[in-house]
Amino acid sequence: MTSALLIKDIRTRAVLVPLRRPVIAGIGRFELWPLVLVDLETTGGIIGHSYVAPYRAAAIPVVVAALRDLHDMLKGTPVAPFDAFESAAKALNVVGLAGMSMIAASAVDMAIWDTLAKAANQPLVRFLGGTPGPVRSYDSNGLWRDEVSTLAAEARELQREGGFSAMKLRLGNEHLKDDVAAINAVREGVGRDIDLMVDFNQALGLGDAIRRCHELDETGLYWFEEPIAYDNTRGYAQLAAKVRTPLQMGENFYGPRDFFANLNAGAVHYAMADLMRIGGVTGWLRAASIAAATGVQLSNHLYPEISAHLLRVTPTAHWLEWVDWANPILEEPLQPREGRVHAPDRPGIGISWNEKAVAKYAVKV
Ligand code: SMN
Ligand code: MG
Repeated sequence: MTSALLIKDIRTRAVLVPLRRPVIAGIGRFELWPLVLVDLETTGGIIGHSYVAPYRAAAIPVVVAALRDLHDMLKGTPVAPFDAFESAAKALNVVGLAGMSMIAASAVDMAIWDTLAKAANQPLVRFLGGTPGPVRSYDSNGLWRDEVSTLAAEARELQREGGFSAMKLRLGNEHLKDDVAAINAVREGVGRDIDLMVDFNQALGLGDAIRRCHELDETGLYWFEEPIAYDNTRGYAQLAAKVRTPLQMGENFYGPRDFFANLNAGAVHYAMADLMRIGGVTGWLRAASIAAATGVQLSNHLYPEISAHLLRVTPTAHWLEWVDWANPILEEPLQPREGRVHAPDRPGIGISWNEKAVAKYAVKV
């Protein structure tokens, strides 16, 4: 019998990195992007890396506290993601598994998978049974809900930067005419041939969403993302039955069970999962099975570095959401080419920290 790797230490740090283009959406305005970095050390010396981005800088100490709890819980236990996930779920449901507990469990899970793939000397995608290769991607780095006058030039910039022919625009303005003006501005910049996704970030009530989506149904958009509150499953099912443009949502689901409830209710046409909320790699693999069983195409939400591996082993893989927000602290950031992102052919997830940059952007935890 081989001796099992054990978890020796789970170290946590945090940084606040600048965003090239501030995030401005229905859910808030963010100039700086908080990242909580995890270094999970195993017996034998392999160190697994992961990061989660809890949006609000003020949330950093809460995530760090939840990670310290997991450190105390998992220290000395085998490097076994399913077991660790179950232990965390059992222990943390008493304080609420959705929310901070799941964010911390997801971060640990991703770092564990990174160590296992490194121990096997394989990129995560190979370790999971797939092959490294290109993943069709859309650019999500800009087109925020801000000045309409800058959208055309910004869309051209995005297209130039990574050769993208698909991008996401944030909508949900108070008046329909402003949403229409934003769509027109992007098309003025990059033409009508691009695939244009739009994201309302839950800005509308159900009635207004029915009206707004009907009016925008004629404009040839690729998907309508999160028009209404993410947990209004019945509302989504009603909306899904009424619109012609496919509905997309899922970034706010905590764990695969939420995901199942929504897909089982026929509430979406396309789904997405966020690795920080769905339960890391373990949660993603379960969500991918649910998406495959229900025949729904699955995209990632953020975390492109690890999603590039996971979408290659996802039966109904759809689009990779490309954001470069962790680039300031990564040693070898991904380089999209011709609108495609490649999972790196290095052991593990393939991320390591640029320690100088981490020191520069560090915040005390
Ligand atoms: C989003 C992500 C991160 C910050 C703000 C908005 C958005 C998306 O919902 O889907 O990219
Ligand atoms: Mg979204």
